[in-house]
Order: sequence, then C-alpha cells, then structure tokens
Amino acid sequence: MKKSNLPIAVIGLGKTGISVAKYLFNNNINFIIYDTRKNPEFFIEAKKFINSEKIILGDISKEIIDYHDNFIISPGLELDKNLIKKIYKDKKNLLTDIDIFNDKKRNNLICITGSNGKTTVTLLIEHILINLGKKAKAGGNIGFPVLELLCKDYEYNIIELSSFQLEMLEKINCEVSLITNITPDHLDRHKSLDNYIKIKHKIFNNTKNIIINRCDKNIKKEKISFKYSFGDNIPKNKNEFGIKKINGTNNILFGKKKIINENEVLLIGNHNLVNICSALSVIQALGLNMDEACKHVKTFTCIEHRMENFFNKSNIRWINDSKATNIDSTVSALNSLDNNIILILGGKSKTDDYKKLNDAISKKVDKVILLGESKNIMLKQITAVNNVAIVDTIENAVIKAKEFATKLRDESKIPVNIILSPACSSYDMFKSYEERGQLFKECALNQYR
Ligand code: UMA
Ligand code: ADP
Repeated sequence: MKKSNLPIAVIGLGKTGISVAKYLFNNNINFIIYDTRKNPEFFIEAKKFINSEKIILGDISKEIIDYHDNFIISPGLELDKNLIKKIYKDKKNLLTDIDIFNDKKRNNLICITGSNGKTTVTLLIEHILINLGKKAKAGGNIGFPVLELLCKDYEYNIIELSSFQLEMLEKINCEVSLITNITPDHLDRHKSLDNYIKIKHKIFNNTKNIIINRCDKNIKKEKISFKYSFGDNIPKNKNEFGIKKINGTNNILFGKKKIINENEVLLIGNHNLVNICSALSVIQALGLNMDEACKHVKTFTCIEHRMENFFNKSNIRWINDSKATNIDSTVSALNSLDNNIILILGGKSKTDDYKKLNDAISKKVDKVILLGESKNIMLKQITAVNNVAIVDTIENAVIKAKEFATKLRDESKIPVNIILSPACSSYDMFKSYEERGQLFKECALNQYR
C-alpha cells in the first residue's frame, strides 16, 4: 500500500468490500466506501461502524481520484476503463484484498484457480488437511473473503481465486498453486480466451511448488517449471497423478501405484476423480502422508449445488447442479450420468455459442427444458433433441420435468435423472446460483408433498 495521509477508497460493498472495511477499521486506517448500487448488500452492516457520509453510493466519477492515493477494488465490479487509466496515469495505487493478504505474515498458502472444479478441490484439500489433524481453513472466491483468514493463525490457508481476483493481481507468494483446468468462461469480461488464459496463469508467479493439469491444452506446460502433475490419463512418471481403467472400473494412480478405486469415493463422475488427483498432488507437494490422505478422500461428500442428488423417488432421481455456470461444467455433469436425462438449461449468457452442448446432449439426454435470458439462442442452437420445452420460471421447469420424467420412466422402465445444470450464470433471474439451486430443490420437493 502506498504511504499517504489521504483516506483509502474501498470500491464495492459486497462480501469483499465489507471485509476490507472491517480490516481497515480494526487497524485504525481511515477510509471511504464507494458502491455504484443504490442499496448495496452490506450497507446496513457497514453503517454499524462507519458514518453514513463515508459511504458514497451511485456512479463513481473520475473526480474521486484526487481524494485518494490507494484504491481497493472488489472483484465483481468492472470499473470504467477511463477511471482505471486515470488511476494509473496519476500514479495512484490500485489493489485488492488479495494484495493486502499477500503482504501479511501467514503460514502455508495454497492457491487454487481454474474454470471448473475450484471449489470442489479447495474444500477437498481443506477436508483432508483437517482430518490429518491440521489447522486448515479455506477462503477466497468460495465466499469467505481472504482477509477473514487473518483473524486466526491457521497452519494452512487454502484460497480459491477467480479470474476476476487474479486480473488485478501481480503475484501471490504461496507454497503450492494449481489451475484445475481452463475452458472458456467469463469472456464477456475478459474479452478473449488468450487474455483469460494469461490471467489464470498469474497464479504461478511466485509459487514454490507448481502443480499442472498435464492434459489441458490451455495450460502452458512448456513454459512452466512444475513439480507434480495430474490429469485424466495414465501416469507415465513417478511425480504424476492420473486415472487408469482396471477390470472395468476407474482407479486413481500415483506413478504406478493404485491408490483409490472410483467405487470407494462418494463424489460422482470422472471429472471428480481428476479433482481428487489435483487435491492429492497438493498433499504430496506439502510432504504429508499420502496413505492417510487417501482414507480421508473417501469420506468427502458432495457439495451443495454441485451434482447434488437431493431426492430420489419411484425411480426418478433429482440432481441440483446449479453451480454449472458454463458449457464445460454442464458437459462434465452429463458425462457423469447414465442415459435417460431430463436436462434443465439456461440463465444469463456468458457466450453466444451453445452448439458445443449438442454432442453430450445427443448421447444422454431425452428432453431439454429451457429457461432464462438464454432460452431463445439455446432453442436455435440445441439441435440434438427434438423435444425442447420453454418455460418462464423454475417452478414451471420443475413441473414440466416431472411430467417428462414420469412418462419416460413408465415407457423405458429404467431410472430417470432430472438435472438442473444450466451452463449459464443465474443473474438474469436470481441473486446467485445458490438462490437458484435452493428454489429448484424446494419446488421439486413440493411436488411430492
Ligand atoms: N457491484 C456493483 N457496483 C459496485 C460493486 C459491485 O454493481 O460498486 C456488483 C458487481 O458487478 C457484482 C456484485 O455487485 O455483480 C457483487 O460484486 P462484488 O465484487 O461486491 O462481490 P463480493 O460480494 O465481494 O463477492 C466476491 C465474489 N463475487 C464476484 O466476483 C462476482 C465472490 O465470488 C466471492 O465469494 C467473494 O468476493 C469473496 O472473495 C462469487 C462469484 O460469483 C461466488 N464468483 C465468480 C465465479 O465463481 O464464477 C467469479
Ligand atoms: P468452480 O468453483 O470452479 O465453479 P465447482 O467445484 O463449484 O467449480 O464445480 C462447478 C461445476 O463444475 C459443478 O457443477 C461440476 O459439475 C463441474 N465440475 C467440477 N469439477 C470439474 C472439472 N474438473 N471439470 C469439469 N467440470 C467440473
């Protein structure tokens, strides 16, 4: 942070903004909060410890630059490019909560990013470490801002970083870091896939032990000096984690050694075996006991809103995968289920190309139900099934899905999966993917009351 007598500008009053404000308040540092919204999420909370005249709401103008030397910006807010240019031109300091965290003294830091699987891998590492008897805590993009990790002296801090958080960051000093995978996401903000890939790779600047996904073509392996790798193929070297089919079932291997069979874990799908490989690479890089760690992998259950099988009745299985907010996550969800799928798709678009869904849909899906802002473009592009229904609400999607599923089950005499896996974000109709998933579950359960 730049030395200055001027108050710090905290831009954004969401989870990040309020955590920054609390941190500055607790350290007796003077600050002013800005938020473009009329009624930001934590307005009432913030007023408990700072005067309301220090919370400025509405458009953020270039004039504010003269009143501050340091600007701490929240990840979700895409600031006006002219404002950012002027901040740099005036040699002011633009930083994030992650920069403040990075400058503080703390124990082992493990950083995770990627297009899909970040939260699963982050929470799995936390689960393994806690069960190994370590004081470990996960934070960051999973919803627990990093500055709150500083409140306790954790032995291991595991942080999930989004591309929005990495965009502003120069480097982060950590013990271990990894990128789960890179497929197009958030290109509405990052503009090109190349730029998105570049932003994701920033996680490796200043890491002691880099772990890579050796099967991902978007990870720049040739340019990275890595210690361990993981992937969905058979390991060739002793520092590799991977997957091999033996007698008809998938197994996780570390080098040549078979360490876990797919039937021993509670997570569904091949993509989750790859997630386990990446979490175990971290355990190995930290020099911890692999046999013990494998035992704890087996007790890790699914996370809410991610392939969450929340209800089964009369051969109809309901799955909430509301966190599938891009095409690739929906494809991996479909690939991890048997045939006879009723798929609920749609929400706020982050792309205009949904044709990539057709391949997975044609193999597994019987009927598609579309909702949200993306429904019309999806209707044109999803050509793999004849039977597509359009609905306006989640409630109606659920009613339609049950109707389709009942008919399909009675005709086919085999179990049917109803899955909400939207391939889109939720902001067209909901506050968050959590709210969307929650409502989906309530509506589904109401069908049986
Ligand atoms: N906003 C305004 N004006 C402002 C400030 C924010 O309109 O002045 C809007 C943003 O455009 C956004 C919303 O308010 O739509 C929230 O933005 P924020 O930066 O205040 O968000 P926080 O509440 O601080 O939450 C952020 C992450 N959210 C985003 O990056 C959008 C949370 O990740 C994260 O858990 C939290 O910090 C703690 O680190 C959520 C997320 O959706 C889960 N992340 C995206 C993803 O996973 O794909 C990147
Ligand atoms: P993130 O935090 O990166 O959004 P999550 O662990 O929350 O990732 O999972 C989000 C969605 O992506 C889930 O719906 C899940 O089905 C899918 N997913 C999880 N891991 C992977 C992976 N390794 N590859 C592809 N899709 C995945």
